[in-house]
Parts: sequence; C-alpha cells; structure tokens
Amino acid sequence: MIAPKWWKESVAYQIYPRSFYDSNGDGIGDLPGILQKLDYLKELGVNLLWLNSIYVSPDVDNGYDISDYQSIHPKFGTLTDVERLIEEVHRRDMRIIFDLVINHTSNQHPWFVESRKSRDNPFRDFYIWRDGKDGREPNNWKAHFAKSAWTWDEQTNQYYLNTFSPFQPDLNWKNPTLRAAVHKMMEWWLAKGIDGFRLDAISFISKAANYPDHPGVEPYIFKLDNMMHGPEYHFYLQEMNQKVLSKFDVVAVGECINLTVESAIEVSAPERKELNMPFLFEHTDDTYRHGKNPQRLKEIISRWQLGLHGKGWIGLAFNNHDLPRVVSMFGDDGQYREVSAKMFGTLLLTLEGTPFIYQGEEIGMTNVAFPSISDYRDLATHNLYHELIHEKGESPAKALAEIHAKSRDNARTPMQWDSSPQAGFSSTKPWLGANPNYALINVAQELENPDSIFYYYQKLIDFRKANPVWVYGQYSACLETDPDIISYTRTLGQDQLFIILNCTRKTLAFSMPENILVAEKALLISNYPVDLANGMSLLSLRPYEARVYGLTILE
Ligand code: TEU
Ligand code: CA
Repeated sequence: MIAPKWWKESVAYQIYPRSFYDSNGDGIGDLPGILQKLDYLKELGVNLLWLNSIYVSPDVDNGYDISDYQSIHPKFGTLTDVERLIEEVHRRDMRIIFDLVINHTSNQHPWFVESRKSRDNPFRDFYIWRDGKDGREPNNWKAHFAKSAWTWDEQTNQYYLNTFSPFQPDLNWKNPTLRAAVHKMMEWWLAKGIDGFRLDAISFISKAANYPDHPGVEPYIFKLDNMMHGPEYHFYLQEMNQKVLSKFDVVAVGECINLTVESAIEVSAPERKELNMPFLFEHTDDTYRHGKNPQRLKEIISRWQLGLHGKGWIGLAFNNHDLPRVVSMFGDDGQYREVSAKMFGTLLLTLEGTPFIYQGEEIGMTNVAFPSISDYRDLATHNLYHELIHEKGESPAKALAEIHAKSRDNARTPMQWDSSPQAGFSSTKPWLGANPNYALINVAQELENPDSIFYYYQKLIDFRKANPVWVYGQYSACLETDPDIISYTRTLGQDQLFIILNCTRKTLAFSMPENILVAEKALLISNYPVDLANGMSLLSLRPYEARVYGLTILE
C-alpha cells in the first residue's frame, strides 16, 4: 500500500500569471486577476495551484531571472495581493505552490551586482567565476539560450557561468553561505502559508567537478551531462529537506531533467528525504523531438508506471509554459481537437502520479502560428530563430515553421475567456498576442456546452478525487502489442479501472483482454456518445476514442 499523502491525491493546475487574467487593463495578467478566477478553478475541481515566477525581475526570461526573491513584480501586484490570494485559495480548500528559481538569479540581483565588483567581494563566491583557458572560455559548454555558458566580465577579468543566458548567472551551491541564504528565503515564503514549491531547473545546482569540457570538436557543445547531477546534488536536496522542507507540511516538485526511473526514485523515495516528486519529461521530450508516436508513448508511460509504483512519486503533465499545447503536440488540433483533447485528459487523469493541468488545456487551447518572428516574445524562441537562420542556414520561412511547432509562446498566449476582443483576457493589447482562434475556443463557450472539454475534465477530476483506485491503483498494461491503442488497468483491492485510448485518427478494432469482463453499464466516462443501438460496438474505437470502465474484481 502506498502511503496516502495530500499531494498525491491533489489535482494540480499550472497558472502562468502574466497570461491568465489582466484585472487592471495594462495588458499583463496579475494576482488580482487570478483572485477573480478562483471560483472558475474551484468549479473545474482542481485543488492545487502552481504559479509561475512572479518575483521582481528584469523579465529577460519572463521572471526566471529574479532580482528580488522576496518582492513581487509590480506588474503582478504586491505582497498584500499574495497574502490575500493564499488566504482565498485556502478558504476554498485549495492549496498553492510557488516557483523557486535557485539555480541562478538575474544579473541585476544585488548579490550579483556585489559579486562582480571585485574578486575579494564578500559575495564573490555566491556565483561561479573562472579564468579563461588558452584565451577562451573555461570550457566548451553551450548555454540553453546563448552560444556559451560562460560570459566574460571586464570588471574583474574573469568569466562567470550561466547555464541559461548571460542575464542568468548560476549560483554557486558549493558555498554554504549561499545555500543558507536560499534556505532562509524559502522559509520566509513557507511561513507565509504557501504549500510548497516547484523547483526550477533544480538538476543543474550541482555540476561535474572542475567543469570539464564536453567531449566533441565544436567550439560550444550543448550536452547536459556535465552541467547537472554533479557529486553534491543529493546532498544539497537532503540538506534543503532537512533544514527547510521537513519543518512544514508542504510539497516540493522538482523540475528534474533527463530522469530515468532509477534517478526519479533517488529524488522522490520518501526514505531519502529529498523531494516529493519530480516531473516526468521523457514523454514530452520524446514527442517534442521526434513527433507523435503512440507506440513510443505507451512504452514510456508503462515503464514509468510500473517502475515507480510503491517506490517513488511523479508529477505528470502533457504541457506547461515551456512546451507546445498538448492538443497540438500529442493530439489533433484540427478536425479531432475536442475528442483528442479529452483523450489526453483521460490519460493524464487516470495514471499514477499527481496530474498537472496547464492553463487552457481544460478548454482545448491550441498552438499559435504568428505570421512574423516579431510577434513572438520568448527569449528562447528568438535565440532558436537566430540559430536556425545564422548557424543552420535555414530559410526564414522554414525557421518560422519550426517556431510555430516549438515556441514556448505557444503556451503563453493569453487565456481565452470569451469571444470579446483580446479573448476577454484584457481590455487592452496584451503583452503577447491572443491566439486568433479565441472566438471559437474560450471558457464562456465551454461553460455553455454540456459536452465541452471543460466538463469532461471536471468529470475526470471528480472521479479522481472520489475514488482512491484512480490515485493509488496498481497499473498493469493491456493490449501491449497494439501500436495505436494505450490501454491499462488500475487495481486497488477489489476496485479496478479499465482504460482504453485510441491515440490516432483511425477507427480501430481491438480484442478485449481476456481477464477483463466488461459490461457496457460499467462505462464511467467516454469522449463519444455511448449509443449501443447505433453501433458503438464494444470492440471498436472511433478516432481518439477514450473509455474508462469501473469494474469490481470478484474474489
Ligand atoms: O526550464 C528549464 C529548461 O528550460 C530546461 O529544463 C530545458 O527544458 C531542458 O534543459 C532541456 O533543454 C526552466 C523554466 O521552466 C523555464 O521557463 C526557464 O526559462 C528556465 O528554467 C530558466 O530558468
Ligand atoms: Ca494587469
């Protein structure tokens, strides 16, 4: 039996505040806007909110370059707004976790301003400074959003390490004074009543000893191996747990990179006292890089469900603020948008692991295709466009097509509330254009349609909150050899779910697994009308058809 925990039983919802709801007409989502939409989230049924970074920041990377961890960027509101939001969330029996970006700060953080002043400044060792080697950077590491992971600083004639961009210098976690300062800040937030953190890019806080070159010949190489999971990684997580997290009833969700089942167990096994769960990314990494492939998806899902059960825990998501929209990347955002959105919602909410719904996923929001690169705001998007054209020699048209498929701005267009101008998100031009399809895809429309994606998610969430087998049931794969169908059971005591999902736009016949005796009356939820008279035969699935049956195992 898996130890019951509130964060295992929660259904989470990720809010990207700057795109959620603009309450004061400046084109940017804000905290009072979230407050005004709490009842919408309560109606959906989610009970754990994750807010992306809202701290003071020069906003080079949309708040992932923090210059004050304990103040709120004025565009989002004030600390009083935060305290009010925490209170209102708790009053609705919901919980709220904040982002924690502690692998790096902004280059305008006072710590870095001091650190770069002189080599003997008290804050020098809050960051990672190195001499060049043979007149070049200390090694050949490439950054996520820039050519090199090292930036030359003229004030003291040394390089500093920046895993992401020159505006985001990496903190030096080897320095116990730095770690203590981070712990103190974390405790300050937890004392305000938030229910935990999502730890941004946490894998990178420990690098390979002495920052070795990546093997290879190009001047800069983007391989993550040496940049993360270094020798002190688990010590830092155990120390953080022991000094901060263990003092509160909170959840710590790690944005951990390149995980295996084994390394996920290492960070989430309760007896290791590190994090509560990492996010699963293997499925989104695979589809992002190699395109849709139900067979690979089902292999990944199965391996993780079977490998983690009873050993560790995982956060599940099919999209977030860094990824394309699930219905575009995994499903079909054209003819089968609604049924494929519901199908992937069924997959998300019937697996073991805490499900994270990303804002707009519950109404089937899609990727956007802006006509020009100048319509995009994301630092990574502009960096990718530049690299595609100037390093890979691609045409602007081909580069823009790649941007359409992969840009992080696909997930950051304003939440589509209704069909009024700017999708009802703001009374003025938003910081990032609204997806033109907001006239057809919006919350108002969904709330009027009893068969909407919203109400389908609401039903799945209700089932999950009411039935422990949805949370704790042992996963067992079915129809494993079928390349187009993902099917499995979840079993807890005598309760059993049988889930079957057509991951394609084809109509598929299948044979019922021999140990599954299903009567139509056992059907709990489906994304197609159940119409036995007109041919919804038990043994064939329509495009993206999803079914969940509730069974009782007779002794
Ligand atoms: O994302 C981390 C991130 O971009 C990497 O995990 C990347 O996805 C992986 O290394 C594969 O390339 C977090 C935030 O979610 C993102 O919005 C920030 O831009 C980034 O960290 C820097 O803080
Ligand atoms: Ca605003």
